[in-house]
Amino acid sequence: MGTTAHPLDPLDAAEVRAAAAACRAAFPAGAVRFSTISLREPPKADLTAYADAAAAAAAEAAATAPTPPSPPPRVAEVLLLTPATGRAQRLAVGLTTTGGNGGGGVAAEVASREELPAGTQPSFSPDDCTLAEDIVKADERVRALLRERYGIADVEAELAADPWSVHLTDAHYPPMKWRQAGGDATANGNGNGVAASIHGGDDNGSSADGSPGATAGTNGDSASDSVAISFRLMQMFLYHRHDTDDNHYAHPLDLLPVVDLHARTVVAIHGADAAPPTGTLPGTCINYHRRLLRGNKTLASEWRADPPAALTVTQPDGPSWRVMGRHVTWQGWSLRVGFNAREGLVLHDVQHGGRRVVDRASLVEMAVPYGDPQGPYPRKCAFDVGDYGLGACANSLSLGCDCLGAIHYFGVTLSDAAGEPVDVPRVVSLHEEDAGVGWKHADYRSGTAETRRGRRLILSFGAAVVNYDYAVYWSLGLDGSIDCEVQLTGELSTNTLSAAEIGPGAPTTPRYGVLVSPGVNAQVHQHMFCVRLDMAVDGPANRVAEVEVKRLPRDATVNPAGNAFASVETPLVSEAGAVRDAAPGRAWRISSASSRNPVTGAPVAYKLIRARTLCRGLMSCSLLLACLVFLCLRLRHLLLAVLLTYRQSVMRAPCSELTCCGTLALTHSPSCVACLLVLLSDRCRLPTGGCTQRCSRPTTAPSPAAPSLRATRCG
Ligand SMILES: [Cu+2]
Repeated sequence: MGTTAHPLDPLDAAEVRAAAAACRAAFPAGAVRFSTISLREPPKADLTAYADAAAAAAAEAAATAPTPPSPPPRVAEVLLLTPATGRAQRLAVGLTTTGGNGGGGVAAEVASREELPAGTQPSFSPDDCTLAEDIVKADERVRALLRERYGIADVEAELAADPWSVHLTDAHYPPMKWRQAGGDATANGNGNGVAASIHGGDDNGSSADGSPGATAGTNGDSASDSVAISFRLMQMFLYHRHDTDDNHYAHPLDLLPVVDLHARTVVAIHGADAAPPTGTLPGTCINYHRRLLRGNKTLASEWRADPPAALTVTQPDGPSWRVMGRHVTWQGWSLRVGFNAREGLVLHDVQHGGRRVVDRASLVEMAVPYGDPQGPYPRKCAFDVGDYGLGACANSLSLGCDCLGAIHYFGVTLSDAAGEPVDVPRVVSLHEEDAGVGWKHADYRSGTAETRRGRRLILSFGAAVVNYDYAVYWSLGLDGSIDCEVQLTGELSTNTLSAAEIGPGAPTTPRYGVLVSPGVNAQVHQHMFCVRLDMAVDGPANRVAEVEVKRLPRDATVNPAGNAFASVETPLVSEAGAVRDAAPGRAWRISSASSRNPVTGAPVAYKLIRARTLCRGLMSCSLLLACLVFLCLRLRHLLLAVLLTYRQSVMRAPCSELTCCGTLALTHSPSCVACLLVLLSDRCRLPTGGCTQRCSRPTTAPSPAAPSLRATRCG
């Protein structure tokens, strides 16, 4: 870490290397596989003390040489795996800069080490996704099935295997358990000789068990079936790929291997025993690659013949923002740009006019449940932040495509499975955009017309999580407003039709999806976002109230005509008491407990409101244009999560930072915010017991909502 770095700056390459080396030394007996190596952000009290000291030093600078404040200790948090045991570990590694003036290094020392509960696993890294695909492609049974069933002989060239986390388990669809039935799984072997069985749900005791040398499945779920080695399962949706650039989502296959990344073997193949639905695989090509557009039959096969005229974004005087390291100032705004493998972009210490507004803001989770109830799809559900790491999946942005005009880019250093640093340049974009009319008024008497043009400062990043691409935009307005918008684009995850949806008596259209090409089903699903706002409106003492416009009762004295309505505020004083439907017209106000507006006398506040649903990203889905149905987005509880997490300064993973790999209830984070997500979807990770004791399950019908939140200064 250089001397000019801030305590919230992400780790640099030297720090990643040093932390990884210290962790490897802490496990001399065996190989480790790294999940994430990231900055452990200092406690808020330490950050505040540091900021105060820095401000005091700056104030003295004119008169005396300022004394630089001592930054909080630099700590790396490392999540790693020991594949031989299947267990996950969390380590805190203290980092100290040695030497100086560019000639120094970084000393690292493991400060704490914690073995995570059996059955829990850290998120899947990009390396894990690649490994999972390699395991599938190397599996002899998979290769034989593909050859016999579809004539696919060259799996390296013709097969794509999308790695998905394994979710949903309950009494009706038992958890998937992968149990060591003899022999030792090795971290580095190819899985040959590992005897294993998998049971639960439709894989229950199935001879479809694809593990070489598999023993008979054991169906009893007694305690004696204890897992000898923790599994790390991924289910792999298979697709035929006509060539390297072919859009393979147009060619789904009806086989679903499940791999264990620890044992590095395929432990089950769903659909291996079933006859192929049609005997053929969907062959219609629907391509987005410019080289292959001409082959499209159902989408445009040529570039637009009448492209719009050139539109040039220029700022001849340069941009209005100033950037110092990762500190950004713009039109009264001040903030610090953070980034980590899990959340991606993080906004720190957002201030306006020198007044605190938000201490920390980020997208902390996204639940994507799928609605096809037929096996194996009940387990199809992803947490695209927590399962894969939205930051880990982020990609470099490019000028002219992702962003126009004057841009400042921030890069980040992440890490790979070996603990080596991975530089991702241009991962966050900073730019200004015209925002239309910010305010206007025309005086009809005098003819005076005044208009103020709006402008926004936008910080964004994009992440490709397997098939889907997300673009997250945080923007600040001249009017003091803050927006968060998530754009969904990319490719829909397709599948062959489920058994009940084909053959005699079947509906002509899929019940649980949309037929997007002959034989290709895009299953109904949702994306539900959880944004965490650690609010600090004019300081840390804030309170939250729900705001609704309500019609007031007719009253002979007060409201004789019955036309009265008013904005009614209901303080939300407990998490359990805040569970409710995010109905249209409902908003939330986060107000300072001490600071008041000089005109209204009301507490200074920010109001959290829902923006309209934006589906523009879907229009760029090359496979589906009819997919709006999938975005019946409902944020009813997620919004509440937004509201409630602001009080929990340490809780940044509402559905747990760990993934459950198909089994029940092995994760932690017993917070009610996580509970809200559980209530949203039965297939979330957390045990329902502890949470449902505090939150009653809402029974209201889902309501459409938007992936976009807008906070506006209203005090
Ligand atoms: Cu989707």
